[in-house]
Amino acid sequence: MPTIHHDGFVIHKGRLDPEAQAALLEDVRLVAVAAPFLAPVTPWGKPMSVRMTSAGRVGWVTDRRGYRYEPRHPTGVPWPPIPPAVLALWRDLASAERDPDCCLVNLYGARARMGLHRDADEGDFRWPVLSISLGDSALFRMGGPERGDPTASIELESGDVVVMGGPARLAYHGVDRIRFGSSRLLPEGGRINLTCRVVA
Ligand SMILES: O=C(O)CCC(=O)C(=O)O
Repeated sequence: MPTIHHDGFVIHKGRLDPEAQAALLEDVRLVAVAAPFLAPVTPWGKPMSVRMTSAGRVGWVTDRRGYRYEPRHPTGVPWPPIPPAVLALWRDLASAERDPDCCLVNLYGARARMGLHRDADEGDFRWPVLSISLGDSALFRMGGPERGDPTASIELESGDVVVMGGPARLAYHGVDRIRFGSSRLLPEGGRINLTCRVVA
């Protein structure tokens, strides 16, 4: 499978085979048992269309109090550990030196999307962001360091892994839409994205 390069975005097409995708989906299911998916709202009170949870030392949350990392799920339980298969991918493709602190799990239903944004709530931008796609395909938009920079889009399929390092570490990106029902990995349809970051 090809590796696609675009301004610091490295897209490893088909990095996870169907068996690895199914195993990772089971890992995600266990994460969601320990730390149930949340329906997040932006600091301005707008509900986000994705549902979210996290694994790792800290989890990314958003509510009226702002975007931030928290050591516990809002129910008070610690976030579960990052699944070993995710850490193995991180060490292969992102960094063998430093493990991520957070693995954010995004769940996209039929109409979910994620607006153009930068991952900038971390205290240390020296490490790449690694992002794994499972389930339905997504139209992923890649931009530059400024919101108004030109963008390009690519379809991300189940098993694809994106690494955003160097010039792409603080580049704008987002998900315009998913192709609901394009994969049969999630029995009820939808897409899962795991985004790993070093936080501090
Ligand atoms: O779902 C994706 O592919 C991207 C997710 C993302 O950009 C994020 O969680 O910051």
